[in-house]
Amino acid sequence: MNAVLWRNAHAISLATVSGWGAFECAAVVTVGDTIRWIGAQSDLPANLERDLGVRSVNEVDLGGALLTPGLVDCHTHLVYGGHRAAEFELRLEGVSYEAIARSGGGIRSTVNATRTATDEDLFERACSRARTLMSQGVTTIEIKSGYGLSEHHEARSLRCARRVAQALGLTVRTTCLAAHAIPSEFEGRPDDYIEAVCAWLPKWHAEGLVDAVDAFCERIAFSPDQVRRVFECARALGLPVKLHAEQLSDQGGAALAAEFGALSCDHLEWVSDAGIAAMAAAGSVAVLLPAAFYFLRETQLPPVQALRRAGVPIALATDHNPGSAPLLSPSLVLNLACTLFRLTPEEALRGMTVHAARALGLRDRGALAVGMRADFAVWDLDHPAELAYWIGHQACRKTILGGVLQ
Ligand code: DI6
Ligand code: FE
Repeated sequence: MNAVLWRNAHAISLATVSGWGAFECAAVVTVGDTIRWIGAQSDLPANLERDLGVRSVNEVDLGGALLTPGLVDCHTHLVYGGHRAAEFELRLEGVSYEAIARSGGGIRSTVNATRTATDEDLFERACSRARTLMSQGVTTIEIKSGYGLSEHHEARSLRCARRVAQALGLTVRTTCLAAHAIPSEFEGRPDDYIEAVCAWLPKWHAEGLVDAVDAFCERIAFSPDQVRRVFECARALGLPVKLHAEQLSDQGGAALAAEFGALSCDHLEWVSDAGIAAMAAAGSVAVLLPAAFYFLRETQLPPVQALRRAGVPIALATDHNPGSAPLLSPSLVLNLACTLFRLTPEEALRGMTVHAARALGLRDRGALAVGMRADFAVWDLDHPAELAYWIGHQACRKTILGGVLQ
């Protein structure tokens, strides 16, 4: 197998419980797609070939650059057609996100644009968005469906997400978000739509399209009882769940998701203490989405201090979508999490690495340690806090995916 010695790095391992876990002058040895050794360069074993049982070791000098785990964007809606700039203008005139949704715009307008897009168009757009994220250090992404809302169109979106992974070589985890909004065919019949989703889900799962199941629990979307129905179907199929919970109001969604052992509850601006306690007991990750908070000009801050006190791991993601978070900048998300939500830069980086991986049920990435997957980002930066500090500065020099320099 191919071994690579990545030397002369300023490695930020995040492998310690707190702190950056930094190695000033570090070396990392990868064999295939796995980290086999990491530490101070001066501690490198004299005979790597013999110690690792490999025939030869290629060396790559990183020139003192900052080396971090590859970023994990654990909540995105990358597959969709069209845009919502007109809705943005309306909102700037004072019309609320909820009012637009109730009048048939919002998510539904993107559903129309997604349904009428060709397969190639959807794929090209999703690929281009994923490439933009990768160029900024992202090596794993989650992609949700949720703009198809029919048996055919949801499956098409999930297939498109799988195709992005094949085309670009990064890891993609797919999440079925068919319970995102009520499509016009089911107008006034949300329970019938939920039953339809429950009938489609086993078929999508049988085709290998679904890694997790999500829903939007909100006044403008689905009630806790309707979400429960979807989660019961997911559980029967052995699929993990996550939830868009408490974004615009407290629906008790976080507690409901925790009851199903949710991987994560996402947004959480309005989460109650009971919701936080349930998440802590279930081990669910809190995925905070500061870009959506910013873009919707929300004022209700997620209860970061209460989440910390309860020991709930905090992850961050772009939430890239055309309605509430049309951004493709992981570093801006780190910055917004610090400036708006008062996370420390270290918490923010953990939020887009180790905790984000956990929000996807992935335990093999998000930190630099022996046995972890060799997904790295290399940055032209001196200090890791700079990752959350600069705005619009393209600091990512390259990424390494599964031990292969991109
Ligand atoms: N919450 C969000 O932020 C996205 N979906 C959701 O449930 C926004 C979806 C959209 O407005 O298109
Ligand atoms: Fe979302």
